[in-house]
Parts: sequence; structure tokens; C-alpha cells
Amino acid sequence: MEEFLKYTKQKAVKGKASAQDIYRILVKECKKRMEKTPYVEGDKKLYYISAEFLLGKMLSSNLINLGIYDEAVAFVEKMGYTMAEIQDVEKEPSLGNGGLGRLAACFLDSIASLNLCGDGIGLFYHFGLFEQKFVNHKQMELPNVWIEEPSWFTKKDTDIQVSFPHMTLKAVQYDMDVIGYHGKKNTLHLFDVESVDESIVKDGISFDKTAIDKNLTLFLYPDDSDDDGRLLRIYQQYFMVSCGAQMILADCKKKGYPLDKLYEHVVIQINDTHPTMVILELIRLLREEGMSLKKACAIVEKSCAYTNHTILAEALETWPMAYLKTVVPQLVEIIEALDLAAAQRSDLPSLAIIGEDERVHMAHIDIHFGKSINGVAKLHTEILKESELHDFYNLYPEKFNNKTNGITFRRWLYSCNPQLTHQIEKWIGKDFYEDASKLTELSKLKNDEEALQTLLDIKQIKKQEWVEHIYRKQGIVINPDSIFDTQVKRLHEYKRQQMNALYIIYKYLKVKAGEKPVRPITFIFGAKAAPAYTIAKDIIHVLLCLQDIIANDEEVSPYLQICFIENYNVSEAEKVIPASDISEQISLASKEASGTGNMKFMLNGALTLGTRDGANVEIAQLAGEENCTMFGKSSDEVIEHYAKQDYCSKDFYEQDELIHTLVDFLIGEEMTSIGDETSLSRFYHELLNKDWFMTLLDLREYIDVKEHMLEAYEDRHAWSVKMLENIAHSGFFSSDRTIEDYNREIWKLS
Ligand code: CR6
Repeated sequence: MEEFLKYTKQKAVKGKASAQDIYRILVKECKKRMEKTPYVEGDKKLYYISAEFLLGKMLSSNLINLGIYDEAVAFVEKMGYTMAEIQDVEKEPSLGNGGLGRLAACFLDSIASLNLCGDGIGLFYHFGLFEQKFVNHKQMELPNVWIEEPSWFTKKDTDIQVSFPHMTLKAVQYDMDVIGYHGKKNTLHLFDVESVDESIVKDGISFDKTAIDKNLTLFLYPDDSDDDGRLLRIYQQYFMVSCGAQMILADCKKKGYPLDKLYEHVVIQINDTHPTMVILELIRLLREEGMSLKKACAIVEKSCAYTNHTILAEALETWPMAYLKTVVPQLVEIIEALDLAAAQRSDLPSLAIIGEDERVHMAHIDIHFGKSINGVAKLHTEILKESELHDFYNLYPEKFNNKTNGITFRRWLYSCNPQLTHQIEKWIGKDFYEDASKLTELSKLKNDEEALQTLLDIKQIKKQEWVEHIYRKQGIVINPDSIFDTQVKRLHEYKRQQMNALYIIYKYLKVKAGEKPVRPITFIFGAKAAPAYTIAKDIIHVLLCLQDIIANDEEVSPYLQICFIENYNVSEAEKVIPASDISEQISLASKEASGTGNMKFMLNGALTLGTRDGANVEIAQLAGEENCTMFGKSSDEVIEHYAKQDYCSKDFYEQDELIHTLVDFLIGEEMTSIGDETSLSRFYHELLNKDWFMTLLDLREYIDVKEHMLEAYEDRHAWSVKMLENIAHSGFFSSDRTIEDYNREIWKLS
């Protein structure tokens, strides 16, 4: 790489270059090459519309896809740095919440890598998901500032405008090149508002919610606990889809495609219900072009497809008609027309677009007026068909299909675990880079002692790296020879971090009683709680208190340690996942639509400790039951409990002495002496009187299987075989496979 060498010489004369300098030179080099990379072309184009694109840092990923990663590493090392140090310079754009947004980012990578013509459409939030700080054992939220120079985004000229009743907002478009692996490129288009004003943000993350022209693109998911917040979300959603729809139609016109054949040239994937209004907006715009309502509906129905990511009622959006009349009156007539058309297809009230409560069911619009609806893992799709959306399934069986999620191996193996990647290449050659299913060849090594030892050695290297990282970042000293038991994901009751906390209390009391584990255990957490989600914040509080209680206890701290990663994000995930031994996937069965963290752990040789939920089911099938630890009540049993309303956490508490003790610990002396009594007792009462996600239902079994798993760790040989089998069978979870499925069955791009 000529540029690099020239630079090396210059700087050698002038003195040492800073990490910042090196970062800039690498970005410049990437951007130069990206500019020269041709676009993927095609007669039909996909538009993936999503409120979230959780991109993570882009440097390594771009270097890998451009095919210059190794050269760049050599350059960086020559300049006296490690790649990790250079990567540290980049700010992470946290334009997403969790799995759904990260999935969108993985998909962009795979779409380009498979040479499919497909762009992303979303919003250019000035502050991504908040930055998390811990103060007094509690989560505090600060604005996440991520926009910086040099940037991967380029401002583009656009004359797109979006009209609301009392104002018209001018759009600003930011485009980012999405480079395929050794391939061509697509684009991510993020839209901003020209009049946005960052200076209205005060005290952390509060701002005037009614100043729409100034606030629309400030934050991802602004607090929606009041009317103003909810209205703002509708403004955001409409702004996003209107920009998207205008851009799509303009693209078509430019290429000379007749709009009445839109579906032959365009397919729009609607990522959850946030972009649902794109259906309405397209119909509106087509009518402005002179098309009849009926025809416009028919064309749009053939062009749009919807992905459902959850069965949690709270996440299935319904908007009061009154709100829509305020924000998007131009769509109201269309909503009413669609409501009538839907009623003609089925008179079941459960399928109506406008419910009896005068709320508009966004997912119902997608299902009636889109061509496809997919779930994100086999079990999830079955639950949609059999229970959640059963009536819809009866009406449109042909629209339902499953697309089990996936992750891009470019980021979640090659970039975050180069040691493992190079070793795999030595063992089975280079084919797996292009075809992840080739990883199955690793199974042939299961009797190869040397290979198995190498696998353990690499895990140890990744643990050591993480130990150093977390010491630098949080000043916490971790024993690299302990077992790394990791639960990293958004904080939500259904994910049951609280069950893990109760296990830790169990273990703490055991050690206090003299039963010491053979090997120390480090319980690693990483999680942000939505700012208005009180119980989730209480759970963080419990864990942070426990972290301190254990750390300050001389008897227990040599054996147990909690490490709560502050501000867990994509970059932290890339570091901790390759270092982990145990992957905690303990959601209440039926509640986790798929999960994608579970796949990242598997790929990096951590063993799953999980419930039969979401994609865990498929992980166990592929890796083999004997190579995972599965437990807990099945989704059928859980669904039955909900139907019969017969789960009562208090019964478990009263009838099981151990559970009683563990739950009581939450409000005992140790906890209240350092924690906030209001928060602790609120959570205690929540567990006893509600426990909507049935923590106590699976607690006993969880304790049992976890004990077994920790014992099993001591047979290092057997454990390493399990690691190998997990890695070998993770190929199915490449997002390249997922995207091939989407394309074959929904998009049909050439
Ligand atoms: N929270 C699901 O809960 C799934 C992702 C991506 C989620 C999770 O199980 O893996 O989507 N759902 O499909 C939503 O965001 C609504 C998630 O990330």
C-alpha cells in the first residue's frame, strides 16, 4: 500500500504519528478506495427501511471488505500501535437499541457482499442511544455524541421536503457507502432535518419535545411516556418514510421505470412497525401521480414486505387515530380506506386496522397490505402462526414465512477474533471466508489433541486481552483464569438478568457457608435500561450493589466477582464475546423472538446456557444437545401459564425455602446498607407480587444446570470438544445465509 509507506517515511522523519493521525490516514485510504468501487447494479432494488442501524465502528469492517486489513495492520504496527488502539479513536455511532438495529447493520453488510442491489433508509440521529454511566450503583444517561470528522457519511444534495400541518421540513441526506466483501457497494441513506438544533438539549438528555423542527432527528427513541413524546415519535416515523418513499419513486422515475410496475423494480423490507407508514405514504404519492386508490394499493401491496421482531404486546405499535390526525392528516383518508378494504377481506375485529378503541394497529397494515410477513427464528414464526397472529395466518397463509436471523462473520469473527480466524484458516483453508457452511470441516479435529489445546489457548489470549481492556476502561482487576460467565444484552425483565442475579446470591451464600468453587467465576454483565423503564433500572441497581458487596468481602472475592461493563455497545461486545466461556441466554421461553448475541457467542466458542427460546432452539439442534446446556419450561408450557393465568410467584417463594432465602436477600442487611431501599424493595415486591416474566418458575432448574456446567468446565478436554462443535456448526447463522433466504423467497433480486 503505497500511501501507507509514503506516510511511514514522512512521519519517521517528523517524529511519532499519533493514533489519531493513523486513524485519519486509514479512513482516507478507505474512502479513496470506496469512491472508486462501483455500485451494485440491478433491474430490481431492495430498500431496507429501519428506524435503527446499529453500525458500530466501521474502520475494521471496511478494511476487511476492501481486502486491505492485513496490510493496514502491518502499517499500524510499523507505526508502533496495535489495531485495537487505532480502532479506539473512532467514535461508535449508536444509532440503534439492540438486536433489531444490529441485525439491520449485519444485513447491509451481507446484501452488499452477496452482490445484491439494496440500500438502507433511516434517520440521522444527532445523538444515538444514550451513553450509560454508573453513579451510586445506578444508571445515569448522557447524550451520546458520535458525529465527528473524518466521517464515513457524506452530505448529499437533495430537494426532498416533508410537509406537516403547520410546517414543511427540508431534509438533509447523509449517505454512507456500504462495501461488500471483496465486492461492489450499496448505500445507507440517513435523513436529517435542516432546522435541527442540538443546543435545545439541556441537563443530559432532556429537551423541548414540542419544538419538532428543532428536535425531530436529535434522539433515537425519545422518551414516549407522555403525549408530546408519542407525537414526536410519529413525526419521526413519518419524516423517515416520506423521505424514503420520495427517494424511491424519484429513483424509479430517473431510471424510466413505469410506476404501475413498481413491484418489478422495487422491494421494500419494513423492519418492525416503525416504518409501516411507508405503505400509506407510497399510496399517497402514487395517487398524486394520478393513480386510483385501488391500483395504488395493489401496487404497494406487491412491493412491501414486513418483518416482525417480537410478540411482546408493549412493542406492537398502535397509534391513536387522534394523534395521526394531528401529525399526518394527509394519511387519514388512506387509513380509513384501508380499514374498509381490510374489513372486506375479513370481518374479524382482531384483524381490523382501526380498532374499537380508535387506535391504528400498525402491524395490521403491514400484514394486510404487504406481500410477506416473516418471523426471525423458527420458534418465533411458529408462535406467530399458531397464536399471536393466528387469525391473520388463516386469512393469508401464503404470506407467512420464517427467516432465522444471522450475523455477519466479517465483524463477529474475522474482525473481533483474528487469532481464531487465522487458526481456522490454517486448519481448513480459506473457503469459509466466502462460505460459512465450510466451518463444519472443523469437526474433523475433535480427536486432535493439539488442535483442541490451541482452541483453549486462543480463548485464554482473548480473556487476557479483555482483562487488560476492562482494567484500562473501568479500573477493575479480573482474574483471567476464572470462568467468564457472560450475559450481555439490553436490560429487560423477559431476558431475566434478575434470575442470574439470584443465582449469584445463591453462590455468594454458599461461599459464605464454606462451599468454595473449584475455580473462581467472573459474572460479566453489560446492559442498558430504557430511561423510563423503572424495574429494569432496579435490576441494574441490584447487580451493581451485588458487585460491590462481593468485591468488598474478603471471604468471597477470591472466588466470585461481578463485572458490569459500563456503556455496553457494539465495540464492547466485540471485545467481551470472544473472551467468554459461557453464553447466558435465559429469556422466558416464547419471549425472545430470536436473539443474535447467542449466535456471536457460539461462533466464538462459548457454550450456551439457555432456555428453549428463539434461535437457542436452532443453536442446540445444530451444535448438538450434548454441546449446549438447555433448561427451563418450554414455550408451550409458558404460553399455557399465560392463558390460564395460573403462575403465581408467591407460591414459589412460600413453598421453596431456598428461593425464599434468595429473594429475601434483596432487601436484607447487606443490600440495604449500600443500596437504595426504595429501589430494592420495589423490585422485591415486583418479584413477589407480579413477576410477569416468571423468574421463579425456572430458577431451581437454572441453579442446578449452572452448577453442572461450572463443574463440567474442569474437564478441559471435553469442554474444548464442545467449543469446537459449536464453532463448526455456527455457519448456518451467517447473515449471508439469512439474506440468501430473504432474496430467494421475498425480494427476488437478480
Ligand atoms: N429486541 C428481538 O427481541 C431479535 C431482534 C432482531 C428484537 C430479538 O430477539 O433477535 O429483534 N425485537 O430480530 C425488537 O427489537 C422488537 C430485539 O432486538
